[in-house]
Amino acid sequence: MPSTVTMDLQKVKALAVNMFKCGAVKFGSFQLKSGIYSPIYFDLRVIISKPDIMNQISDYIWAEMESRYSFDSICGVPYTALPIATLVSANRSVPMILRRKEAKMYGTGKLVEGAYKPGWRCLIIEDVVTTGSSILETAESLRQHGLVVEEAIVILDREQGGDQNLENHGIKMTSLLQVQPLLIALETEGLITSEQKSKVETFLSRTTSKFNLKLDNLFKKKLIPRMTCTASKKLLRIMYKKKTNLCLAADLQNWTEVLEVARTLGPHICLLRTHIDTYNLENYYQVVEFRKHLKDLATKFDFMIMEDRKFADIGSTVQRQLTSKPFEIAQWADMVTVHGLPGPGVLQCFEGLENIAVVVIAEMSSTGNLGRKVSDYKHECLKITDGYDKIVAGFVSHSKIRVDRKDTFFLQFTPGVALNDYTGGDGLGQQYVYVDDAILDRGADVIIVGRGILKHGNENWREVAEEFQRNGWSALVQKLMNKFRDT
Ligand code: 5BU
Repeated sequence: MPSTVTMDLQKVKALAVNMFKCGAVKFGSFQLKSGIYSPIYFDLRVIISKPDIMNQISDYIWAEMESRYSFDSICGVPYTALPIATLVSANRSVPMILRRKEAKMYGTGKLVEGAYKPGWRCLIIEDVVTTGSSILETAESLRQHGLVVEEAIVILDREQGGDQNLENHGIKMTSLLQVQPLLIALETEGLITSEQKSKVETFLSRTTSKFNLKLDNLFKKKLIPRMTCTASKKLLRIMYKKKTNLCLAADLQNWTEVLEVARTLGPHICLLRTHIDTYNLENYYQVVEFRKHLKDLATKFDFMIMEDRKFADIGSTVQRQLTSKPFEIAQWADMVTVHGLPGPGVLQCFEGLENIAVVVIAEMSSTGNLGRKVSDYKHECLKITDGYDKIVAGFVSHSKIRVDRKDTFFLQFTPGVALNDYTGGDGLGQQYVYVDDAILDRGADVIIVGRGILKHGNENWREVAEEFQRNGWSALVQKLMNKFRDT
């Protein structure tokens, strides 16, 4: 859904002209952070010294929102939108709250300041939106504090996908100005030439679509075709389509709760990991019912299923374990984990099983695990997969695993991942790393998260999962873009 612009043309024109005259929008040639030159530059900070424009914006914001949305509080995203929010708050008697960029290390250490009540609807105000990430960060904190965030209003939408991104996270965005109407207004007022206008239009459409094209190319031409295993190809397709590299470790005891979490988080995950023998399934019929529902959800929401069975026996036993009742893993799981310990036989026994792929555990996340301690264990796990490229989807590893086989691509799955609010382990050997660390430093392609999400009440599962999804996806894109920069 595109962001809403309901302001009449006169207002758009008046605001556009003021922005131009005070230097908040400039035309010329400006070098951006990325090194490229842009023919347009927005710097809305200058408006804080222009009381007339501040009043104008505050009035327009009020006019846009007041009749349409009933909110109990407002919150400006630091810094430029802060004084604007203050104006709206003081002039219209709506309580303002403030979300810090960093928590204070002393005093109360609070991230959200002000007097508010849980359940209050809070309108977020922002100056310029590109991807919407600052609004999302703010919304997350506010939501964690019990506030309801459904709407945001921005002065200028750069029309680079921010509105859709926010919409995906349940936030409707309204903008006073968008680039296109701004350009039209300035041209009609004779403040810019039609050449300047079309130069900016070409630049903006090229830079956005260039990035998308690059990413599309990377997944469709460089990564997916180089995966030999059908399951990893499918997983990558899902990851790209849904923009997520989050795998949920559905570690709940009650099987109906496992289905509930799958239903709630289905849109945000690419993979769901089961430990089917830990669920309270009482008989074979329940197992069949459970896996049927789970498969239906996987189809509905487009995610794959990995049973974390950790087989570690000789091939002939594993073969029987895969098909024996009650779990009959080979019938419903898309992937299953195995230890490398038994050697290649543990992979050989999968030959002929077409619908299930293998993920080899090379280095566990727990303290003192042998994958980390025994030199070369990890590398030996890699070696046993030689000749089994079609069967092996990838590796579980808590640190980078270097595949030196030419032209073969495997996925790295990394468990023991937490958000930045977490330190330490679980007291039983589990070790955690942060999302960025897991992906950028330790090589993860897919992050496996259980308690990081499930420790929260089910009313918060979605919100926390979305944060893992967002952080995970942007780190993965960053990692892949770097890796394939010169190819
Ligand atoms: P957590 O709640 O995010 O700590 O759960 C991690 C999940 O991944 C859990 O189901 C473990 O059994 C699983 N896991 C792991 O934590 N570390 C490993 O090395 C392997 C699996 Br293999």
